[in-house]
Amino acid sequence: MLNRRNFLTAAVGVAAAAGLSACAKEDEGGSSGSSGGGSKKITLGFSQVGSESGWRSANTDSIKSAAKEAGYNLKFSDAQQKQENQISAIRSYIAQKVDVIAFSPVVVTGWDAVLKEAKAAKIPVILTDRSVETKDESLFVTLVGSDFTDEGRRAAKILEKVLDKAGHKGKVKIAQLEGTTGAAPAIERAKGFKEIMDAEHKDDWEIVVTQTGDFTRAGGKQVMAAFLQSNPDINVLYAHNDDMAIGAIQSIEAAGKKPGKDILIVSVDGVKDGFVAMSEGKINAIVECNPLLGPQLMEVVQTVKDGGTVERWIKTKESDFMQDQAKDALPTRKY
Ligand code: GZL
Repeated sequence: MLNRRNFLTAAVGVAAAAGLSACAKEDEGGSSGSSGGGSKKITLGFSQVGSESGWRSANTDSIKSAAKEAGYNLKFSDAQQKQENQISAIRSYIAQKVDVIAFSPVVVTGWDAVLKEAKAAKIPVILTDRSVETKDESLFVTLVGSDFTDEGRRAAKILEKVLDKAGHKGKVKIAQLEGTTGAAPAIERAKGFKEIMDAEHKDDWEIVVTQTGDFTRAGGKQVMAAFLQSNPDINVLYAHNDDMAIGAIQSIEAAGKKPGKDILIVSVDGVKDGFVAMSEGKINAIVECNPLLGPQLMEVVQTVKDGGTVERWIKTKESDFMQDQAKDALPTRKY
């Protein structure tokens, strides 16, 4: 009996062979719809996680504009945060014989089979943003993206500054809004934060409640409301992205509390709306996670197509911002 996932995959496998594509929303981000193989233009097939956050939208814009700038033929699909849609899209790109496949894996596991199909088709795969768990290192060429574990460590270190600046006294009772369950940034931002907490704040910090908000504003708002019901003594929120923090702010205010004062907030990403919230005193610090990966990705695509070698991990550069830096930084923000 085919279950839904197998059925969809099988259906799309057949559809892809006919040059059709189902499930995910696909659009031609490049300048022409020609397939790979014979055309002189490099054809890049890109499977995007979804459009769940401001970060993701900026990431999509960067990839599309960089592909256009590079003169590549971009086949782009939005998986709406569903792994089966990404797998279908990758199979579709294999069937279309694109030159290179790139994608941001929504979760870390479950990729070996489809990546082995790409390898068998001799199509190089580049990871952007998020990584995968695999024992077979040959299944992808490189990862262009941030060190999420370090972002978690940086979030804990900047929380120390925030607490100090706020003159906080007493126990630090932390609510954690986690990213998408099983996603590399969610796993690693939690891990890095806990590393510092266990090493340097065993006695005074405690994560009293933690749950995924799926990287969305709606998720952050809904889960934070539940947190405040179950743990009214929360005095810090660590949100794995700005969109969840912005959603949480709505629930904090609805509960009659002041975000940035009654509940200190540290977030990750650094999207414009996060900086606006910081300039309004509602977020206390942001750990930047740079979404503008397009230019680096296109350079890697060219190098790979030219038969060159690239580092196994091309890390993005990023900074951290305290609330008092927000106003000056806002006009310079590129996403
Ligand atoms: C991080 C990226 C995360 C962002 C979220 O590189 O994968 O996904 O932090 C986005 O805003 O949804």
